[in-house]
Amino acid sequence: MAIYLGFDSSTQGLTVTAIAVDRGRHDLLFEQSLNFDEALPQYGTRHGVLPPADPRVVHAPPLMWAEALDLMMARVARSGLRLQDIAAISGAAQQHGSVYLSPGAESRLASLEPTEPLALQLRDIWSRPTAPVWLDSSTSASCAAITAAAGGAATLARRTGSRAFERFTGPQVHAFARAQPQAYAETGRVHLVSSFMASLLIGGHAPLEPGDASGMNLMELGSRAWAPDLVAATAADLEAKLPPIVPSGTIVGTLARYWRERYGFPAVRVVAWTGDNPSSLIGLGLVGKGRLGVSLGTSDTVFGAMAMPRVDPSGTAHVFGAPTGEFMGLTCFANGSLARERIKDAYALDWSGFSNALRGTPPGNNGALMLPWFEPEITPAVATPGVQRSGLDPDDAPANVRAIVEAQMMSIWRHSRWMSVPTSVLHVTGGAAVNRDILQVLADVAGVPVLPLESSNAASLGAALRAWHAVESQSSREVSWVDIVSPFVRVASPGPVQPRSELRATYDELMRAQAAFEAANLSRA
Ligand code: XUL
Repeated sequence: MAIYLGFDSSTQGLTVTAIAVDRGRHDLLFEQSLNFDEALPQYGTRHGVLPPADPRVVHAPPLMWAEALDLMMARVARSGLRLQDIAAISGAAQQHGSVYLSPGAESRLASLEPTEPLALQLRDIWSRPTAPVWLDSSTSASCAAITAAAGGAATLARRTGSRAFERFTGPQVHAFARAQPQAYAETGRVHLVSSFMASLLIGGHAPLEPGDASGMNLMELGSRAWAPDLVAATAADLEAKLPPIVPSGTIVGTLARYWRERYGFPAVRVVAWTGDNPSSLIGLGLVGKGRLGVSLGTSDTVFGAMAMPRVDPSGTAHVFGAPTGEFMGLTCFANGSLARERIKDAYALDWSGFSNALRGTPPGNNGALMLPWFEPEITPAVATPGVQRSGLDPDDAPANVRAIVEAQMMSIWRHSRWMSVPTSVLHVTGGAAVNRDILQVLADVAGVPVLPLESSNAASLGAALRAWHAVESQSSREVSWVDIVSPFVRVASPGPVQPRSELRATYDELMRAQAAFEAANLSRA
């Protein structure tokens, strides 16, 4: 029997999934999550980030992510799992966030003492103690500078897969290097969250892979290598501070002595970590054509596999490298689960009350609309937040619940059309994917069946599957991704949520109205 572990270091918590593969048997052994705010209150985070004084500046303490990994590895060690059977570990992490380490960090990582907790030993490895994360939208001036240096937004998008976005790592590094030149000069390595977490496991600097590196505005999508002119335009000496980029299935090292001696793990192979969305592409089984994935988490995302990079002509979306070696299209919405929660809390509901409100209101909401921009929005780009309503009474709780869910599901569907993926089915993951009333709205809006999958954490499952694929690929035979994902990507009972064809005209009309309402508000902003 071989066990594969997959982690997901997301905005609000850390999850691990363990799968077992044994001569034709495929088992999901366990999934465990910890929530940063609850498990590690000493870091003072709210929803996994430091409460921002300015809504555009959103950071998190990377030491917290390291301590969470330590806690989770301890839990795995105590779980009863046969540690000797673990064949490989990989992981996924929230994308774009950057971790700044001092030059001395490498020797510290290489000499971690098994007798001391990890966090105590990492106290002084930072050149910047907090990490800007994907919710940060404070780097517009840096985006403009990088766009100009690249010769325009369209050129930058064609080369890197995206125009400049505030949360992307290049603009973040550009802003940091200018605001704090001394701290930037004292930075030995800039990691993404994914390569930072892998570094902790192997006890040395881990490389990046193309899935997560394509969220930086620094990697040439075609060659999957750093673009020297863009790197130079971002910050001085950045080339020397960036990790190398390796193919996604690369084994980047073995589990460091710290983990072996402290918890009894064997010398397990560690496979390059990727971003949560590329990992979810695998965890949702989206390795073929005709299917899109929707992740309903802190961010809502919609994504699909692409054989060739097709860049979004409107400039709102992204092309990333996919772990399969091909590409993926992705559109990201910042106002996801936290916006749903804001409405739930504003009307003093629990999640079952939220569902009842959905069931008790008519599809189409009598034409009422909401633009749920509680925080700065990524798609469409909204710098100054503010919730807008049309034909919607703010005191009508059920109508507001329906309005936010319809707003989000229609926006997801409308802003996925640029990918030109003929879509016959949607695979869903993330916390809200367990709510069939929300999924019913998505199915009705899109007009295709929605498949909730057994594992609600596609990112950590995808990481375990990537670990398995990497180990199998070391043997001489060709390993197909379909054979890797098929045994584990199973539809949850009671099965798919079917669209209701009688609602087609209602939602076509409402989507037109939403597009017009959105455009009117954007031109006013
Ligand atoms: C994707 C994005 C988010 C984060 C969330 O571009 O910014 O989906 O990856 O973890």
